[in-house]
Amino acid sequence: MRILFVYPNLNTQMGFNQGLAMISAFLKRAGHETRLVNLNENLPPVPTREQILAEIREWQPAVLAASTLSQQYAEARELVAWLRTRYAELGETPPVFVVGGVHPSMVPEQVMADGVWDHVAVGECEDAMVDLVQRIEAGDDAEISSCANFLSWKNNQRPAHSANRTQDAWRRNPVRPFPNISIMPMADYELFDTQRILDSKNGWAGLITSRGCPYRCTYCLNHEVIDTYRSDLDAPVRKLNFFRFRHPEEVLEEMRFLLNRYERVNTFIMDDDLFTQNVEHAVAFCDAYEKSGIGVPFVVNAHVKQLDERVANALKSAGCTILKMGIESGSPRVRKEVLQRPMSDTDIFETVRLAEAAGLHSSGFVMVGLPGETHAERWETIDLLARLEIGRFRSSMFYPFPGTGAFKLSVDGGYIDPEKVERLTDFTESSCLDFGAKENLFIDKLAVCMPWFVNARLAIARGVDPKTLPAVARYTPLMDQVLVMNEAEWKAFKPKVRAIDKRAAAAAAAAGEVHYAIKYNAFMGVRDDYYLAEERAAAASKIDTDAIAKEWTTAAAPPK
Ligand code: B12
Ligand code: SF4
Repeated sequence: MRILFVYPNLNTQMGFNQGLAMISAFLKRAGHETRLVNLNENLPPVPTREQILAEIREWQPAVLAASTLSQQYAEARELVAWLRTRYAELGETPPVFVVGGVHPSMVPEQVMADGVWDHVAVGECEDAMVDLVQRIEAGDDAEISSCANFLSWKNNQRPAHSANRTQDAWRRNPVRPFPNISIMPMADYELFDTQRILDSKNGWAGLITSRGCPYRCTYCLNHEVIDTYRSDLDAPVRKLNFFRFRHPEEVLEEMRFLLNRYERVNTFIMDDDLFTQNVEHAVAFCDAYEKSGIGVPFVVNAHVKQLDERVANALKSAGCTILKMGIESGSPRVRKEVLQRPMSDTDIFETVRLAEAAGLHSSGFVMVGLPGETHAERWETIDLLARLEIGRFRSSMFYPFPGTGAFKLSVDGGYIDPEKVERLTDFTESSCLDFGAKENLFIDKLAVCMPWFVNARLAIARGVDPKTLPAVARYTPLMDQVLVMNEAEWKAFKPKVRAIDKRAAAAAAAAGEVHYAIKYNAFMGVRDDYYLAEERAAAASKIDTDAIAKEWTTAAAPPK
């Protein structure tokens, strides 16, 4: 059978979708054909709805399958609603519409109630999608509507009238056990325009060596995922085999494939939730990678409560450059009570020190605008970053994803701005929570100027003489200027922040001052020693990134 995937990834960070690539690999292995419509403005030309319809009518897939995170869901729903209308006008039968991914897994009933989908997927669906497609091919309605991992209309009959598309009309089939990732085929990179995606991400290639995570942070999908599996399979967490690992040799094979098949791969980014959690897995992978001689630098995710010295050293000698970790808030209360991430300041300091001592560049994520966070607790985040001497930090606006505990906290606390929550597609740029005009303005300033605040607080937070840290004198006036701005003044000033930062950072670098500069994207503060070394390395390697960009804009391929 033919399956056309749709990835509605508009107006957001570009990403290779591992989930779709894995499902595609499974479907192909079972003898099916797959194609993808990848909607992203960085991959022009973006096909119009009419062009998508034309492609479906020409290629005749039996199934159209969309994959969506929360911010991508509305686009997928609107596309499918539109396709249904057009098919009705044409008097033709549309393909079967299926949706899966993080958002449907988190709020499947809500997605099913939208009434446009035939099947809504929950959880990890490599086996499930092959099973569903085989049932569709066999054509038995009762079998189709009872496929594990899907919400499906009873007896495969989607009610003709929207008023009847209620919970009584569908079945919620339980999930099946998590797939065994140690015996999986390689992700189907050919489904995507992988070379173009790699080039637009400066040669960074994402890979996964493990799935799952033992923690239950309120803002993340994992607690809801594990609760669903626990309740559907009626089994304790330890028997669910949620935290799984790939054999290092299989990961190496995938890396070699990427390096042979594509050009300009210069960094592997391990997208595992927590690469460092299982010491044996992490060390085994690092040893195998070092021996393999592949030698491409890589970056990993860690948890501040779990970085063993052995792992830190193995990472360094294998070629890991950046170790990323969630810090999230400078307030221990917020971390514990709001985020369910009970880690002490000592945990954070020790892990950053350990990483840096091993020669790894440490990178921390923080969120601003958390529900229940006080003004003073926001300053605690600034001060923790100023004390930490971390290599870089990325600050994001907190966004409450539907289906998470943090979403509930935000609703219960009366913080959600209902108008904004629907409209937002880029979660780093603005918040959909309302803390009152004064605090909203402060949070917005913080999200954009965090490195200035941190630089200005370097001495106070560390309890040292400001003269020992001259960047304080350079950045304090900038911070003070921002702090007194009213909304209109800030709105006018905000677009100039990057340019001002560039000048301030150049002067600070010339004077040899320890400071953080806004680098790589608008929300990243990077310590001077690291970004200066990287700039020197880039200049030495003479990579002509402009030429690559030009190649893609002039030779824009049509959608597959
Ligand atoms: C790697 C990663 C990234 C990478 C690549 C993203 C990508 N598009 O692939 C990068 C760094 C680019 C990234 C960026 C962002 N990410 Co991210 N990311 C992840 C991470 C750590 C792993 C994703 C992954 O590859 N998983 C492994 C694959 C196999 O699983 P999967 O994709 O979920 O697919 C399975 C199922 O969902 C299902 N499925 C998926 N699609 C379909 C389709 C059908 C038809 C069916 C039947 C089933 C199905 O079956 C698949 C196979 O088992 C997840 C956390 C996580 N554990 O999932 C966060 C996560 C997906 N990211 C998240 C967020 C918020 C973002 C950003 C918005 C952050 C930001 N502020 O910029 C951006 C958005 C970028 C974008 N447009 O995708 C959130 C999404 C929350 C939500 N409710 O939407 C997550 C869940 C983390 C969290 N906070 O909980 N991310
Ligand atoms: S540690 Fe990271 S991946 Fe694990 S639950 Fe928390 S946020 Fe999610």
